[in-house]
Amino acid sequence: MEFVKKRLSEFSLEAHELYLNQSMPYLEKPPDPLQFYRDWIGPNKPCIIRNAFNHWPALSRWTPEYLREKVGSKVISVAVTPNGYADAVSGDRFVMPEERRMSFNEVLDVIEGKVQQRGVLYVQRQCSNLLDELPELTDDVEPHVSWMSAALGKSPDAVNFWLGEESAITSMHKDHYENLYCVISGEKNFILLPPTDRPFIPYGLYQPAVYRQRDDGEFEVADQSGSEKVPWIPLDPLDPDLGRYPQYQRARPLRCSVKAGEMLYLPSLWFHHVQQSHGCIAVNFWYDMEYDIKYNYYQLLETLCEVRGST
Ligand SMILES: O=C(O)CCC(=O)C(=O)O
Repeated sequence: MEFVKKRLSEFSLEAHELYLNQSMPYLEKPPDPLQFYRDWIGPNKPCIIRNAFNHWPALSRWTPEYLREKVGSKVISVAVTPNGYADAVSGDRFVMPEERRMSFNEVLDVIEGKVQQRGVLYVQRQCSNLLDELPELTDDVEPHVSWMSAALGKSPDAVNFWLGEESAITSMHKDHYENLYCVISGEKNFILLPPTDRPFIPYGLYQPAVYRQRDDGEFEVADQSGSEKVPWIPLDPLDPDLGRYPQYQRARPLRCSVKAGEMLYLPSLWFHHVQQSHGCIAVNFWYDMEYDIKYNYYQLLETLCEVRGST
């Protein structure tokens, strides 16, 4: 087992030394599909692409006034939490947000400070909510990113719309999607860790629960009894508890800010933690690559980390 542990640490070090970038690389124009596959998707390295969606009307159109006019009366799903953390570890629970049905106008009232309320709002339903809940806005963007669809030989599996308050935070996690994340207005701040840093990232198993706001405005946490425990990362990269998780000192987070008009390529299985400026709007494309060879390769790494006990 000592050998596995040592090899896993060396593996991470080698990845950083041999092919990972120490700061976020920028491409100044949309790439050729084959070249993008060779340089970024295959090696599983993130980058920020500029001038990739300058032609989307959303960039100039999506003001609060336009959104009110176009979709103001639509009722959408909004994640509501007491502290901004949806889908995150709190104590010995994995706590999910209250999924509240609200009109888009009600969300904008809070974002624009016209209405004060307890709790933090985040439009973040990740089930192609742009296409399913807000089809009126789809003409302002494109249904896919042509060079990415050509590179992967498929269309996106989800196109998501994100709009949230400044204190809405996405806790550290990973997905098996190739992710193209486009910021329309405001900015998003990502903390990224490569899959090869997995040996330094703690996981625990947590009882799932959901926030619920009572009539007096207080939030309570309701257990989802009967549900299986959820594996999640208890560490907050903004304030890592190194006493408890000393291995994390060896991880090498890559921080980047994605500004309006920029697109982040977030490769599958990279760990990510996300913050945003108040009222930031983004659209992202998820291409599911669960059956890709890359995925199998990292699953092996995952299994090795589980075998040796990663926390
Ligand atoms: O924007 C966010 O808050 C989270 C984005 C994310 O986790 C994702 O696209 O996978």
